[in-house]
Amino acid sequence: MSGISRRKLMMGGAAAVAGLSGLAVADRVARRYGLIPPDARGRYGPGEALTYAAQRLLMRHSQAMEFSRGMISKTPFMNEVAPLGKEFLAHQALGFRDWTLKIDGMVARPMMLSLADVKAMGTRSQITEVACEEGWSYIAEWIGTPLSMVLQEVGVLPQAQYVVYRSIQPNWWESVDMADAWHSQTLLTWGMNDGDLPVGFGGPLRLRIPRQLGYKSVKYLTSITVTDSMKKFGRGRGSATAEAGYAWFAGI
Ligand SMILES: Nc1nc2c(c(=O)[nH]1)N[C@H]1C(S)=C(S)[C@@H](COP(=O)(O)O)O[C@H]1N2
Ligand SMILES: [Mo]
Repeated sequence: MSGISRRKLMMGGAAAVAGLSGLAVADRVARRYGLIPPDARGRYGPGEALTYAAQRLLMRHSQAMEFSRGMISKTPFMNEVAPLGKEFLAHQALGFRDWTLKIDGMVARPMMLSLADVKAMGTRSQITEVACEEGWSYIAEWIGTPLSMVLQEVGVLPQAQYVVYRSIQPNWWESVDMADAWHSQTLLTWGMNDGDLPVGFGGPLRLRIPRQLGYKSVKYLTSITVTDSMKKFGRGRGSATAEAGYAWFAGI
């Protein structure tokens, strides 16, 4: 009897030590490579650091799956958004003629771009999946301008670490590291399935990040800030979703 409980105790102790040293290793690896996610001190703490560091060390340049035209979902799932405010409705009434995207922060040439300006910087399309953490997904063709082309135009300064991006919906802001910001599939999206991007799917402008879960693909994009630290934004966790308890890095 006492033998069993002692054995249990020892095993429990060994597991605790293994867990602890696993976290210590994660912490060391993350620090060594400067791969500390902004929410490393959040709810899942060291687990977030390990996930992020492992992804970045092993898969930095990996591409999201692209599908054939025949795989495009017949009924893409339009996730409900909070009621769009007066400012948005005024833009919509004008056919988004005056919609602007502001780019500032650690860039050589801050800019205020119209949709036409964005489009003039280049066009790409991709057939990728939106996957929501709530368990559903769909495939669509997304047409837009790679964020990398816009970053090239504004001239990102060498100390840049993150790109923060915001919606006209004040509660929606996110950030990604420079690996995802420069990623060839990260798309300032203004078209979907051969038409304009519908409002329900984030039109007139949405940042599609197919290497991460759906919540990183912010709808109604209005501004982008390049920064060396996420400490200056919100409560420092990297995004509104991270501050609500979700993972900042939601790589898939
Ligand atoms: N501005 C804004 N962006 C948003 C959201 C939102 O409510 N507002 N929802 C997010 C979430 S949780 C998901 S899963 C996807 C849903 O995209 P969909 O409507 O194309 O399916 O958009 C993301 N982007
Ligand atoms: Mo979601």
